[in-house]
Amino acid sequence: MNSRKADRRGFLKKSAALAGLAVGAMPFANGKAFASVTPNLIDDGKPGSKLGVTPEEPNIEDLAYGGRSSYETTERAHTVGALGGQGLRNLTPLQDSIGVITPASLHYIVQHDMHIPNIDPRTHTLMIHGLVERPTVFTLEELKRLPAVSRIHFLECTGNSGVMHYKSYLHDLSVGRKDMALIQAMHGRTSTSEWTGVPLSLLLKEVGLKPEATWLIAQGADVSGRAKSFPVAKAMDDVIVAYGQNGEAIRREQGYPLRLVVPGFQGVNNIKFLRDIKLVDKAYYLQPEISGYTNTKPDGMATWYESQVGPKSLITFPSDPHKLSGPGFYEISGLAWSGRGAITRVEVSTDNAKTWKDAVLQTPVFKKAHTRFRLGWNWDGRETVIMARCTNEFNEVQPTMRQLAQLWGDSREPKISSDEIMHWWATAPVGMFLNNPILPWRIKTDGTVHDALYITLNPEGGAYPGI
Ligand SMILES: Nc1nc2c(c(=O)[nH]1)N[C@H]1C(S)=C(S)[C@@H](COP(=O)(O)O)O[C@H]1N2
Ligand SMILES: [Mo]
Repeated sequence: MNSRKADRRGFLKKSAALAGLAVGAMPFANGKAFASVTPNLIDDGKPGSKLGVTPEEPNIEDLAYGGRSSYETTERAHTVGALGGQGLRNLTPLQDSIGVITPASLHYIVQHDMHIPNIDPRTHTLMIHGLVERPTVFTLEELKRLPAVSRIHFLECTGNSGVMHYKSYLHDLSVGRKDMALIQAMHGRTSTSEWTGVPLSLLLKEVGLKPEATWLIAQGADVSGRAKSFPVAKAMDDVIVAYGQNGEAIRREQGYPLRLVVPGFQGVNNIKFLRDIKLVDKAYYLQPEISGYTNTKPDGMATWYESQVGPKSLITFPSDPHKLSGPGFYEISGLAWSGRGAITRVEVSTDNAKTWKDAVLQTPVFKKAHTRFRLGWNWDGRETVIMARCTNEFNEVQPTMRQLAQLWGDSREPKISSDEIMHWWATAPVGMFLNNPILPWRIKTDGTVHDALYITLNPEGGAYPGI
């Protein structure tokens, strides 16, 4: 605390004492009650207590960088060292999501080591080199002088909704957390922000690409030195070298002071703490693109460089932590997104895929961004299965789990035998990454909501989802 603040605090304490009581609306010299801005401050003397009209009110210093109401408690859930490598994983509470922007404080985190660096923006630089005419080192200040863009885009980790998370969730493996909402544990590796920065295409024009420069490798300045390659064609299209997130500097855990935003591509491409871009003439077969982030097909072959996120949607209300209080009106609401173009349609079924109704999309709809959909629903109180399916502007439709499994070359039927996970997808050596199946929720007569896809063993019985 600086001395000016200390003085002010002392002064306010004294004047409150002089007044003899803490009055909420003390008239000031100009006769205006100013209570909302300058409350009478009291100190209840308890250790750690803050100054405010009552101990529950915010300290006036807290208002310098605002916080939320103490009644709001939703938070990222953390799971450490999830499969696929050591590191930090913090998951977005989708069950509480409102609108399309994820507050930076709730943006998911996938960090491949246990350290979030605290980089000094005055010394951080971005080097662009390799197959270029003029290798260049940019300071942050130089980057910020260049023409900027702001765009709303989602990030999604390639492993989001992957069956490995379900296994750890169900069995509380060392990496699992049974106390989380399933929607958060399974699907919370996606968030949407407004990202601000310089188009990478502008920087690449600045340094001059050699004709052989067809791919690039981006690398971060964190301990893991995370690197990823992708085609220059994508870089020239819509990639942003971003320093802003939702109207302020990128949060530390999101890659402060500089990260790549590679719209619609798997999360792994969005290199945080960006320090180095090397132009090369081929895909680089780095660890995150060959041994990780790939699906092994039943024939033993793997899928490399499946970069684009397929059309995907998810009902966030109601979802598994919610309980409907009885029959009657509810607004079903959720998020839809696609790595290619904009979402143009979301259909919702409230009768286990027998019939579908078009949901209303929140406008404007941004390309490669979470799109909020809403549909009014009168619940008759009977058990049912609800789900959403989306379509993008290229008429690509979100697949069912069965269609997705077939796409990956798995046509086996579900096994229904033990208390293990029984879905064919779940038991197959596929389905680790790029999961965009239709995700159904079962509503029971008591109003509770349950996953209807991964729990194909349904201990309480109930029909298999009709998709
Ligand atoms: N430097 C660096 N960049 C990184 C990673 C990392 O561990 N280090 N993780 C990647 C992965 S796998 C994902 S899904 C996204 C996550 O971004 P976020 O933590 O901002 O949500 O960042 C990518 N970029
Ligand atoms: Mo990821």
